[in-house]
Formats: sequence, C-alpha cells, structure tokens
Amino acid sequence: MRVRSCHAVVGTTLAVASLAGCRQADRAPDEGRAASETHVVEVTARDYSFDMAAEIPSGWTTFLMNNEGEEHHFFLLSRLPEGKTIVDYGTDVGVAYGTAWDSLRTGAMDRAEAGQLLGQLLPEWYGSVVAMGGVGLVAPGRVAQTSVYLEPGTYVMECYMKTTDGVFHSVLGMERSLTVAEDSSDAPEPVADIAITLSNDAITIEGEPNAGEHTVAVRFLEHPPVGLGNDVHLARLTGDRDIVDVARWMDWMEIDGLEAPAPAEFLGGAEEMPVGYTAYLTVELEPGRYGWVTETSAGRGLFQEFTVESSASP
Ligand SMILES: [Cu+2]
Repeated sequence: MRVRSCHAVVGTTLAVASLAGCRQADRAPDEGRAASETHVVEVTARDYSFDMAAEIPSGWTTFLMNNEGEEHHFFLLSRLPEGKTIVDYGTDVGVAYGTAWDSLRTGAMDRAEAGQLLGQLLPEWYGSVVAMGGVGLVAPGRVAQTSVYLEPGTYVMECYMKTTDGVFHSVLGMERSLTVAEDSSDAPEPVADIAITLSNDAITIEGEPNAGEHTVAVRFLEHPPVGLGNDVHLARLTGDRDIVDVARWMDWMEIDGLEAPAPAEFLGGAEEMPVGYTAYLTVELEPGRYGWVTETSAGRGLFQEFTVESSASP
C-alpha cells in the first residue's frame, strides 16, 4: 500500500506526532505488521563524488552522510518528472545554472541580469522538479544524519558547493541518479525533541538546544514564490565569526558564496522539501556558539544564533 503525500500545513506547537497522524490518515492499516526499525542509508561524500546505493526503498529514510573529503559537502534530492533522466537534468538544468554562474563570475552580468538569464535558460519542465530534502552542509571529517519521507521515483542527488576556483561540485562528479523503489522501508517516522518551523521571514524554534543529542523536526511551512526554497543548516561558529557573514556566504549567487573554504564548521541540516513535509536531523551539541542558517538567508534575516552552555554551568 502506497502512502500518498500529505499537504496539510503543520501546526506551530511541538506536537511532532501530529504529522505522523497526518500521514497515517492516508494510509491503509498494515494488518499484522509491526513497526519496523529505522531504515539507514549510508552515504560517503568525497571530493568530488557520492558513494551510496543506486536504488533504495521508499518511505522514511535516514541518511547518514560521512564526509571523507577535505571540503564541505551536502546533497539535495530532486524528484524528476515522469520521463526525465539525469542526462536531461545535466543538459537542460545544469547547463542553465552553469551559464548564469559564469556570466556572474566573469563580471559579464550583474546579479539581476544573471537571475533573468537563468530564468530564460531553465526548461519549462524544471517547474515540475520537486526538491525532496537531503543532508545539509557537513564539514570534512564529520558525519551528519537527516531523515526524510521519500515517494517512489527517479531523483537527482547533487552538491552545488563550489571549489576554491568557483566550480560547482555537481560539475566535478557530485551529481548522480537515485531510484526510489515502489517497495517501502516501512520505517517509522522519527520522534523529535526540538522543532524548527521555516517560513519566509523567520526560523521559529521550539525546544531547548542544550548539550547532548537532539532530534530536530524541521517543518516546511512556506517557500518564497521564486528562486530557492527554504532549508536549514547548523553551523558551529568559532572565534569571533559573525553569523551574518555565514548567512551571506550561504548564497550561491555571491561570488564567494558556497565556495571553499566554508566560514564555519557545518554539522548537517535539512534541505528544501515541499510545504507540509517534515524532515528530521539528529545532532550532537557540544558547548559552543552555533547558528541556524538558510540558503539565500542574508537578505531575509533567516539566521539565528544560539549558545550551548556547558552542562557544568549553574
Ligand atoms: Cu560537495
């Protein structure tokens, strides 16, 4: 029995179980079938490739990404419309972004002009591509964990961080196809103790990010009408690094945006998903200064700093 997507808007309380109820309302009873365990899919990121299975079951999926590279990496999953393949994506979508980026990088166009060019170059079918989450930015040597609900289909998995030379990682090999099978993992929805709601003008947090392990529910309440949707990444801030600098760096259309080296140590995050969906990330917080930041967040103030106190503190 397939689970249809649930488009109900998630409430604003920490009733994380409410979305589980929402999904199960669409689901026929699984007679005689016990809830199974977390379905973990391991991903190894390197400079510049992803090592993981080519096909995985649908349903709740917990991605565990180990960054063995020397640069930060992330992955965004995009579900392709019927009949489109990774070759079409690379040819039509990848080239459009590459051309717009080159015109910006060389100074041939300003940001507004490059944005307009991108709009002209992207194929009409790009409007049917659905961002379906993924693991946010992960620092070298770190492991990050994000859970998402995946429908069957053909997906593109990509990282569009840039090298020190301003080249997208996707162009260098971090763009691959992923098949999500009809068969479901039947894994349960994770349970969270912190909730983040992403809207177009705020990151709203409920729950206490004290030292220790937390599972954070990330709810997608709305997205800007044009351009990239909302997502969230966890950055550990060192020295006197200002979160405003990190937020500005998150914008790929900035010349040094998303370019190595990263201005903070990122610990994962939740990539964009459709409105009404919830992703979960599990993080281990040590005492220190952190920030939640969204891509293209600087102009909208979508970043939030917080401090994790030592548990020995009064
Ligand atoms: Cu990368």
